[in-house]
Amino acid sequence: RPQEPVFIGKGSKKTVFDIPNDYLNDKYKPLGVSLSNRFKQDAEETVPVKKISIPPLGEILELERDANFSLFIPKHRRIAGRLIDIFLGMRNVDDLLSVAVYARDRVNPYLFSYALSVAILHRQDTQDIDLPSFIESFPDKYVDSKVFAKAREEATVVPEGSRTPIEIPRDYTASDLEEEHRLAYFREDLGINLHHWHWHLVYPFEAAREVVAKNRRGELFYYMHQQIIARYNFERLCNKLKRATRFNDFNEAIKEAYFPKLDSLVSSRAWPSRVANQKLRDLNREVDQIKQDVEDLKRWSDRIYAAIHQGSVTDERGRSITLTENEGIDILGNMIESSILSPNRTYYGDLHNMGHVFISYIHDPDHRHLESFGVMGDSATAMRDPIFYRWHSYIDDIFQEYKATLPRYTENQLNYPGITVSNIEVPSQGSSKNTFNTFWQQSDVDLSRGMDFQPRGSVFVRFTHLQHQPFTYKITVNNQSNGNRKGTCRIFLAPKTDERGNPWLFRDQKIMFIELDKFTVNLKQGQNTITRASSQSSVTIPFERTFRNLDLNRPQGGEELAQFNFCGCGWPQHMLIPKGTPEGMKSQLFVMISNYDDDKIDQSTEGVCNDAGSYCGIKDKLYPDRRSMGYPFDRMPRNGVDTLQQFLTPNMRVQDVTIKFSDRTVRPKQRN
Ligand code: CUO
Repeated sequence: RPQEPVFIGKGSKKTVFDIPNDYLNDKYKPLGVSLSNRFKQDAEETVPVKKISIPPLGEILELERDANFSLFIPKHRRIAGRLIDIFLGMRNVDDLLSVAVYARDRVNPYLFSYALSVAILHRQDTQDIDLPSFIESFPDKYVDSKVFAKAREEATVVPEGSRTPIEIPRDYTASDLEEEHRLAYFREDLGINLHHWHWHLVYPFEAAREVVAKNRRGELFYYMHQQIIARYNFERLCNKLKRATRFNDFNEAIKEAYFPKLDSLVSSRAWPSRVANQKLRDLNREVDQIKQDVEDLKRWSDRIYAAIHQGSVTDERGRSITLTENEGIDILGNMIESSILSPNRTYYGDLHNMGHVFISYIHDPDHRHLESFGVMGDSATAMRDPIFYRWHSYIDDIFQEYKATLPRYTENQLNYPGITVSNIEVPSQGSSKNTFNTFWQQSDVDLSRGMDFQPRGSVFVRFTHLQHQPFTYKITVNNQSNGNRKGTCRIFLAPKTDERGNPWLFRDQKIMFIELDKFTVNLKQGQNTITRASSQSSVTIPFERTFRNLDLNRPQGGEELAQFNFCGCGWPQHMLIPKGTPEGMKSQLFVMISNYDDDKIDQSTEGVCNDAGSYCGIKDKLYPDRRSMGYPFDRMPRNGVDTLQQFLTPNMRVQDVTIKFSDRTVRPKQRN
């Protein structure tokens, strides 16, 4: 915390940095040695900090220590980029530690934490450093502000070991009068928000080029967010709501309101709310160096659409770049987001990022009330707000417009000659087969690291989230070719009907499919039975990794620890299957075995965290699938295909399944 610059506390262990006197902030300098002695008295570990010549921090210090920090605000991105560069530029870990300790007490804490996290993630010599879970560092971005007063009281009065978890109610941001509130369990899920924060930490859009230019990052921006929208729409249908509507008229009054009920512990201010029917207004906020008209959004999007229909974009120097079948989507992803890899930020602008900014400042566009941004301004909190999904539906629609211009997959490009998927089954315990069972589960998370109370020690918060019974896919595949074959098994799930109960047209259903898993299979001649557990999904990370501190016996070194940081990215396992309905939500499970020769990427993924590649890629590697992301659902169907059944080739199969929700709550396992 800013109030106690020299402690990093983990549980009851106290570590003190022994810093050179020059590093002290001016106001503490007169206290010098006496200050440092006072802290050292209590320390169980002292870490010496080397004195080095500190590079000038300049503009980085212009962001007040108690201000909020947003990557979407151009000025904030710029100074974050500078700080990341300083951290990356340090010659060794000792120098990095030294400059980090120096900056810690001067730089805005959100900015500091973000920049240091990105640097640790990308430096070769810091791969074995364990970043604290973001929810431990900044719990105020994830949980009801009421929790903190209770936690402080609990920590003051009750000794560690006898403390009982503080329960966060499932419904605290709105009532059932608001129909959007039916989706609160999804929008406010801690794991989903942590995934989104981690994704943007791994794929920053502004930093040194070698940090940003990851393999297919523009395409992954499109695909990961497309999947979020597909998943959200699936959940909406489960809750008897129609799909999210695009926010494509920038002069429209936004009917969705949102009251986050979060307080910032850094600024001691509440996150701003948005009442119903607000409209975007031109921004003129000197404090953020933003002057931008709503009209600009329109202008940029017109140019982007024109480029899509023309099949090429124009770079800064006026040269034309063709949007090719393989790379077009990656260019557009970077351009629409936009990242520094955009071919022409001057002309195509900064559409998606500035949309976040316009929405997040809707309550105070000219800073007359001295208010900061709403939850849409921060990737750690944006997914809480219903407008996030309307904005991203709009963004996704632009990508879909582009995808519709691409050649359709022919039967040959979809089929895998000789390979037939002949059966799909999801055996279920205690209920009829081909049923996914969902329910509520409670879990505990330790928030003490992000709090500044004394005495220290763990303070657990108990929250309720969706969960499903673990399950296994049993897939029968016939290989009638003349030898052993290798394939990629691709598993997707979509609602069986639209919101009116009508069967889908393929062109609409294809963007409703959520990816559940993707893995390589070896097929011997004849019949093969593939079994695969839900916990192995290439989309998700296990619960323990989403909330690292829950695993109290986690290893203190070695391979696994080295991978923790990157591996914080991944859809939370507990949200793999949508909620379903009490009567059973009719859905379609799709399985395809594609030809591995057209899928494979020649690389070793040994030893790296490689279990959530679908939405997050693999650290320092190529994206592990050569096909277009979303294949085979990423394009319009070939002529004559109107339904999913007509789309199928023998190497694909669809099984009707049901998602059954039961309104019971499973209590947490006893901690030891
Ligand atoms: Cu992830 Cu808009 O990109 O939030």
